[in-house]
Amino acid sequence: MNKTDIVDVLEDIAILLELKGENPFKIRAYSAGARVLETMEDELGEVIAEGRLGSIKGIGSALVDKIQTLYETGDLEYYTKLRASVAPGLIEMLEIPGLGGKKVKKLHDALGIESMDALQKACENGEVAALKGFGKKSEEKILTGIANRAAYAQRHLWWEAREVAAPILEGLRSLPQVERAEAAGSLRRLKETVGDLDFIVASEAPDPVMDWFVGQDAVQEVTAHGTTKSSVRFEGGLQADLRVVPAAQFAFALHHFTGSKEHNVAMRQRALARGYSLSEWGLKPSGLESGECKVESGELEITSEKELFEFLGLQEIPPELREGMGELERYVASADDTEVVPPLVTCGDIRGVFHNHTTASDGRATIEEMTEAAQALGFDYLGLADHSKASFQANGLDDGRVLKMIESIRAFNESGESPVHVFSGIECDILPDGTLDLEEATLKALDYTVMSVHSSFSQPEAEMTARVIRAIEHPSTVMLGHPTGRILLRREPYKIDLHKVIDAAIANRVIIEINANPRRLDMDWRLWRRAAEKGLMCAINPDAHSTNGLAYFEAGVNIARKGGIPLEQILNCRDCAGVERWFKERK
Ligand code: DGT
Ligand code: CA
Ligand code: CA
Ligand code: ZN
Repeated sequence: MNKTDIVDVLEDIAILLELKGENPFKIRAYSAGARVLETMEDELGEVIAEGRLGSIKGIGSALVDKIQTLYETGDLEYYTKLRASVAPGLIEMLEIPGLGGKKVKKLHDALGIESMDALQKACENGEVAALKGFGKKSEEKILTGIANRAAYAQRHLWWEAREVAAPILEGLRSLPQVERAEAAGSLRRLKETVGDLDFIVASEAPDPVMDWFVGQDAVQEVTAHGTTKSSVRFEGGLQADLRVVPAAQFAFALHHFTGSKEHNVAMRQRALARGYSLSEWGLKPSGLESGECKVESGELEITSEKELFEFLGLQEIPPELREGMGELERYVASADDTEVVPPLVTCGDIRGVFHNHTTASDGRATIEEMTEAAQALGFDYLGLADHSKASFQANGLDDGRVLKMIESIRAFNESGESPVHVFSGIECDILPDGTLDLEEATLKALDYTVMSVHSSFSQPEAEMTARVIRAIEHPSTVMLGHPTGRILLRREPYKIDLHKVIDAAIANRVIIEINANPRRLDMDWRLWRRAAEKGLMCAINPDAHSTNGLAYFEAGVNIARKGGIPLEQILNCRDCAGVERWFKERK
């Protein structure tokens, strides 16, 4: 364990002792020890090796062993036991601004409070205000703290985080002191949700850059303001970190803070195996003491991630694949650089999208408006798939209305009103027993179908899996819609064995969609790589309920990239004739 982490443990111990009402001298020994360690200039490893820890003023005998154990093993039984002896609710309460160990203990002793919920109730009942040493003001502050904490704990949709990040990045790049600026972290890796934003800037004059960053209008709270790192919080709870580094360090910092942690671990191991230690600061020869390092130092100039990857014998790994899921092995550079991993899909490769709704069911736009928007996005075709009748709350279509809609789409295509070709589809409900909501003849009359579950979400896994597979095996099924029903940050996926579903889809030449609605994004990218290798076809389906919703296809492209799906296996990359052929061959 490194010094910073050990300092944190010592501080934790002090707080835990406070919570337990331990002797103040003992408490102070830990908090003072933490401060001494924090400000110590010597390398901790050296101090320990030379046995000097005990002679440092402020580090008492009780601490020497503990620091040493933490340094060597990363673990401390005393600390583990201490944590376990305190109710987790009490530790959680410490995260509320203004509540330290002493106050939490008092709340516990006087009112028996052991959880955040109980604390909130006690505040609402005025019990906290009545307590000596608290009062009305601090009661209100605690309540605000509880409310904020819930908001801050939340992750944020990638789509929304990107909206916050874009003007910040633009602002940073327009500052005269800024040489380079990039967004890093999960946003850059195109994760479906984002915890916080991370920006990396190259500049020789960090102060004005930091001042601009913490001074933005949208900033609600500045939680750190330094020369190397600043952190802010925006309304809605999203937080952002900015790190400013010298230009020579930029590629390393960008790579490090793009992550993921797991990817970084793999990269460090690869570097070590080649005699280098890699960090956010740079790359330096390692293992010198063992005398095994044969690489000269000082001749390294790495100014881009590409050069960093190349130095380690890798092709450039796109950020969205850096999840520690075998990407290094996949991107190993071949001896003569001839074997190149095929590029990932881009928005420009998308010729059209499927699964969109119109005013016929619960969409807000007409065929005319939807095709106009599709044209503006540069699409050649547009698939319309309104709901079927079982989705009555969405004004789903019965067989008669579907047949009429097919007619109106045919007339629209023949009218030549739009250069965008419309494919007639349906989002047909998969009924609880796995049968379909419309007559087979109706389904056959359509260009294509998307089968989706919209009811009985709580079926046991085996039943749900059998239900969906039954639908997949139906000869009229072309695509499976949002295969888990999840709503990110709001509703859990229903229980289903997707491995079996994937196998059934491949066996029946059924496409599984990437529902590109930023709140859904299933089938999940974690499953796509293997599924694509086995031959599964995908369609990027914005599930648009308005003209604006078509733009969601970009979020679907993100997931296809993260899943490493080859272009040939993405239906949207085919031209109109190619798509038509796919639909025909299915019949
Ligand atoms: P998030 O914010 O939860 O959506 O996910 P990230 O990946 O953006 O995580 P964040 O903001 O905590 O840190 C950004 C990157 O910095 C992370 O992906 C990898 C790197 N990083 C942060 N802390 C550590 C660490 O303790 N070890 C390693 N190896 N890398 C770290
Ligand atoms: Ca982050
Ligand atoms: Ca961060
Ligand atoms: Zn649906």
